[in-house]
Amino acid sequence: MIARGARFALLGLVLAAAAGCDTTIHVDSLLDENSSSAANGTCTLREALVAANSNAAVDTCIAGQAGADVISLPAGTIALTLTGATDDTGDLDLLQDVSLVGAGADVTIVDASAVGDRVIDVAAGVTAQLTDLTVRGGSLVGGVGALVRGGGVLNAGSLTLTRAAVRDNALHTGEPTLYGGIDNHSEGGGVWSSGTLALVDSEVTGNVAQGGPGGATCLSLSCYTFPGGQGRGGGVFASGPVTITRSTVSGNTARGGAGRAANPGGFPGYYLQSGGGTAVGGGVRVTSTAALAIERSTVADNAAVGGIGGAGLTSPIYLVGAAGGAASAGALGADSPVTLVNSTVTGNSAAGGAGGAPDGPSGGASGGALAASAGVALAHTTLSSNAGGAEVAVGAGTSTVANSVLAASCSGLAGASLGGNVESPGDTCGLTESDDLANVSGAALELGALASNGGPTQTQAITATSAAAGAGRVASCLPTDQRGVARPASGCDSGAFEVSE
Ligand SMILES: [Ca+2]
Ligand SMILES: [Ca+2]
Ligand SMILES: [Ca+2]
Repeated sequence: MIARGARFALLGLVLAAAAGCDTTIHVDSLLDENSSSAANGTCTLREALVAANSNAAVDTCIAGQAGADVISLPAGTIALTLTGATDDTGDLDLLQDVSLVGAGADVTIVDASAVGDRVIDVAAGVTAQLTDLTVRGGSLVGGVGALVRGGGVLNAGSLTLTRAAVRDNALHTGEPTLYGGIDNHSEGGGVWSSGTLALVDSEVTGNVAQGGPGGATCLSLSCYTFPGGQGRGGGVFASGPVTITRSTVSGNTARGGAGRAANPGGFPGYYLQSGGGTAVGGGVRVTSTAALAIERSTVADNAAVGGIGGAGLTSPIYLVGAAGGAASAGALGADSPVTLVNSTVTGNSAAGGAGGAPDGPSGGASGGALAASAGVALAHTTLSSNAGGAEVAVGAGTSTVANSVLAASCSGLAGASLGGNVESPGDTCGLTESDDLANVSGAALELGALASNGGPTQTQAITATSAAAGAGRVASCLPTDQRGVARPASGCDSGAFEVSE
């Protein structure tokens, strides 16, 4: 016979084991409230995060643990409403290892548009996952001298997004523009990362990093000018490594702030203007020497746009407007080595800002698709319909180009070819191997529009009669194309899309 005390001890062990099977914190309310001091019988996302961060129960949310917690979110839109700058107001602060798991990116949405803050803030040292959910509506207003970072997500830890979306977040929006600011740059309209960032089966779409307005002001006898703030990384800005796998980065914008003019119509000797801000990396901007690695992904329709220059005068004197800001890297701008494998880069642009009226010079544009200063490695990648300078601009570093379609102009790729490439329509990409094709007309390339052709991301189909069909070098043929369709070992097509035989 087991003594009563021992039986209770056994029961306790069984209960502990059962609890150990499921330490998931289940969110059961779409409201944004924190009733940790006055329980109301619900477990909201904010309460769940307090429970995960503090490892203590909050209302009906079970206590988190010292190890990684899982917070499950129901379908529905959670609109953040608790404003403030603390760990349990405003943006959602992830202070310990945690996974936020929704019911799908199309149905579980966390929206910060009502709090005027970003959505998610991952602290240094934290490993976090955002899975099957959408993060949207985050925004940060700048101010004089304010560099703002991460409209949707700020990550100082190690963050993986899986089947997740970061959509329609923005930086430097709606701020007062009197006099303008100093160094009021914007970094990472969608995601800013100083740690490690991975996108898997995810999308970063429609985010904006807008530089704040420049300054031009005269106080007493002294005048000051500052150019418009820089927009860096419309979709993603990173100073750490970034991997993008089976994902889409599209429709993001990095925009330089407008230049300013002071004393319009006042004493002409005091009239000053500043130039538009520069823009770098409409899609992704990486500043570190850590790698940017992109595989089976599509980077489309992103834009880097320089800011407009400050206005000049036509009366009482004629004064040319200030220069528009320069723009580079419509899709990708990297100081780190860039790897693109089985990927499509299309429809991106870099456009210099308009000069201030009258007759201010426009800003320059370079790297409409890609600007890299530490080399690129392109394999089975298709670049087309990008605009701005040489669409592929490589400043330094060792580069390789294998079995790719470059419907682009290039600089800095001399000697990079590993063969099996197609350039259309010109011959600027250094494709000099015997099995490279250059000066291929657009008509002969027969490259389709970006479309859903199967697989996790959109692609540009070619036809069996395309110049790229069968043009790949056999030794460099990858096992599948961007969609996951097998490539014949006996010979493959150039670019990201393999025509089925
Ligand atoms: Ca509650
Ligand atoms: Ca915890
Ligand atoms: Ca917060």
